[in-house]
Amino acid sequence: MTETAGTDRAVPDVDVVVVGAGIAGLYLAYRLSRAGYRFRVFEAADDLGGTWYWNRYPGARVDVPSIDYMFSFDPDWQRDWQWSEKYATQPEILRYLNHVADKHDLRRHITFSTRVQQARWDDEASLWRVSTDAGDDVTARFVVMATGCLSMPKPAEVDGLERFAGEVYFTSSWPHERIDFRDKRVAVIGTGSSGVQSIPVIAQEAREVVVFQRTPNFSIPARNGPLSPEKLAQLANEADYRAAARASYGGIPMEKSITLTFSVSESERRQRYERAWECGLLFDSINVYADVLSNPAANHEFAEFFRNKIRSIVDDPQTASDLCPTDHPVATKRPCLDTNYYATYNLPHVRLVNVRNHPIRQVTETGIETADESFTLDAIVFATGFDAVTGAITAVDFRGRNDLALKDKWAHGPQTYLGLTAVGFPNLFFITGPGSPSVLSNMIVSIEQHADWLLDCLGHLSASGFEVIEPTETAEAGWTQHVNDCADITLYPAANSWYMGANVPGKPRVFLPYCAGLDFYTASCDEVVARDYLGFTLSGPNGSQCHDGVVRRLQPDVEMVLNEVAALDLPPMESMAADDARAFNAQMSMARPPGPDVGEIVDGVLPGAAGDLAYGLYRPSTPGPHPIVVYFHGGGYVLGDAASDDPLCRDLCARSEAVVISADYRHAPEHRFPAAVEDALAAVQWVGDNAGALGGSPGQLAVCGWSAGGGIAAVVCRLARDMGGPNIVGQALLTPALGADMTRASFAENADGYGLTTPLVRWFTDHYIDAADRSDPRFAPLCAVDLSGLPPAIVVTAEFDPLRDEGEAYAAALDAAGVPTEHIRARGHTHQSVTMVDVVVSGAPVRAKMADSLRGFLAATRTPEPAS
Ligand code: N01
Repeated sequence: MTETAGTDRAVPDVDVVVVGAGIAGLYLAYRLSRAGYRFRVFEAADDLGGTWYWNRYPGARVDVPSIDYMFSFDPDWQRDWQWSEKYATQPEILRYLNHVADKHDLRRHITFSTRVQQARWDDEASLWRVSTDAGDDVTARFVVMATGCLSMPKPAEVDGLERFAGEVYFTSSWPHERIDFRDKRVAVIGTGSSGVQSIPVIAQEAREVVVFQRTPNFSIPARNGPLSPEKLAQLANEADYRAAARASYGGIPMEKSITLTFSVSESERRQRYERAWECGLLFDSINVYADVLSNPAANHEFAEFFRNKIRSIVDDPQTASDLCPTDHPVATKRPCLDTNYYATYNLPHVRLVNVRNHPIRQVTETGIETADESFTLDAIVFATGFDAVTGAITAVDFRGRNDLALKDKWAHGPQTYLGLTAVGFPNLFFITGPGSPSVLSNMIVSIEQHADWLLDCLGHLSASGFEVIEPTETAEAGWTQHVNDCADITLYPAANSWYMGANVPGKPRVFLPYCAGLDFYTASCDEVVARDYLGFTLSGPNGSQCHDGVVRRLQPDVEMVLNEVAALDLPPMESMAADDARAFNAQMSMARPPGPDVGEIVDGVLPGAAGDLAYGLYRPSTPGPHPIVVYFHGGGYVLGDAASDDPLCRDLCARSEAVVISADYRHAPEHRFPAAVEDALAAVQWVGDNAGALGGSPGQLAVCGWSAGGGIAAVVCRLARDMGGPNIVGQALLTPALGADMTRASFAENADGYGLTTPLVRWFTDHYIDAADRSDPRFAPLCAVDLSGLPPAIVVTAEFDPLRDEGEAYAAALDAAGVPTEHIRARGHTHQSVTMVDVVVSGAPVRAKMADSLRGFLAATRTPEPAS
């Protein structure tokens, strides 16, 4: 390290230290060298290639098509590189990486056989002090971890291995010379991708193969072969093809399915599943239907299709049964691509041992002993996987600000901003780190996206006179939350997978990659830059800047729905006549999923305040009588009817185990205030009087409503209290409209962009009620003098709703009046999103909570069974 002439500022030895010379390290070397940075790349192996250097086991191949698994920065591949097969072998991929390194003269930047052991942040000098096992001490302004996601092998977790007199191999660090298994008895432990690929190849040679399986995996045939003419044709315009990959969900050009499984017939589904089995493409196979990774029933059907395939291939029923995965939803562990994997078990010299039923006791001098059998072996192959995603990063002893150890910071799971950076570790970047799409995407496309973002960032820092960048606590916490929110709306957390850290004893159970897609992710990275490095502090000798904030605040599925609706470019409802708005609303409703099954749905009419009104009755499938919930639909007093909130009513019925009666009321502008409230009160009175005939238990009556219906439900409770009946025992108000007081902050904060807009609230209100009447407590319950003695309440507000603040004010007022009140603010939700059953999965826990509260209100009134 030197000092700049005339100043006492330290000049680091290099601008950047890169750790790792696999695909990411090579691309960084290319970009950094072209941009004129001073940098060094350290690589533990004695040659380049990363994953493709180490994993030389028999049968090792890539599991995305080779054409997609190549750098896009070099447009010359058609001229100087052709893959020989759809899925290239490990040696061919390694040759490709060497070709890239030689062509662009990258090798000279790499120091081989050198492992970075420690990196300490020097706050005074604003640089990293990096040390290696070869004795290097290098100072660098920036450190970039290009260490890969699957590069820290798990140790063998069996007793007695040191006693074994035969050969021992790990797929993750396979010898360079050819291993001859001829005439040998070989055990393979592990049936992930490495095991599934290597077992058939080893079985072609070995005298005997015993596979020790802890968890069976889903695997589809790779159907490898020459490159298809269709695929080559797609590449006629390569620049467009690569751009489409970058803009795609998974880093391979592909249209993401938006069809829900059960929206199509069984025979259509079967054909689609067959195509998934036949296509030999991993990402396409999982993309059958939009809800495979979120709807358990959809996943179960797809999984059963795969299990039937296994049963149809494997001759021995017990072996077939052992090979069928049943403990995790399909694709929640990385599925494998195989060549003859299942058929290999039909060979007489191949045997499967299910170690769940026959645990390995120990390795002996001559082989492996299970609880009930001894296996004599010449070789043992461990295909037992990796300490994935975080393992190689925390293997370096990183010390950030105030000597904070990265390992300690991540002791309960990784926290990052964008998967790229972490608080307390300035100028440290992770390529495909935890919280980025990484292993759920085509790695090479993600690597390029990350490295490109990083190079832009470095350029921006130097152009702006900054030399240090670090995320803020707010931004990091927001991103970590977002990563978890994305996982929580999927089935991924249901599996004991390496995605969840579950394969490594003691590792915290946290979903490690970002699962909302590379496209969605890239949009976040780009937005951060567009908002002048939102969530980062940039600093240097001349000062600092910080635009603090959270880049993704909406629930991911809410944001996707909003994006899809925005793409339709629909006219605003407030520009329509009321009848057109109703027709439009009805048309939109037709596209929604139906909601869960209930025991029975009956339509009827009840006497309203000025004539008959329609109702829909939803009965649970359990034997009655049931408590009753009278439900009032949303629609701003202008739209909707007894059936308009059908999926929500089904959901409410199924979750609360109550009869739900969705009662219509007259609408504005034909029937203005107080027509809706009068009808609602009449409906509750009629239901109370006829509870027994409706199959309900008399006395167990609650009300519920969404939006305008929520406001109506609140008003009805007060009117019933004042009239001395009917006796309402609970109220559930979902994003209620309670007076449209537009001076509240939420009307300005959420005026536009979240479905319900402030202009639309105004339009609804004007249709319903004169300005002079708006402080009438039958419209604005907050204006009521006395709220005491009202039924216990649950009030759900949504973070991004113009009506949020009045809902929260009402919850507070109820509470202050002594009414037992629970308030939930649905984080990341909008006015409508919680109601979107089977579309917005993140709304389900909120509806579950609301239903639980209703059950509680209703149960409190049940007459206890007489003691026996
Ligand atoms: O590792 P894995 P992998 N006793 O963790 C079992 C990529 N990859 O190297 O599931 C007994 O998937 C373990 O059982 P369980 C790809 O992303 C890609 O195969 O933990 N068994 C599991 O069966 C892949 O997902 C390609 O219960 C033990 C197996 O070992 C990722 O790398 C090729 C055990 C490990 O499977 C990792 O794949 C290869 C124990 N103590 C890899 N510990 C392609 O491109 C672990 N197991 C095609």
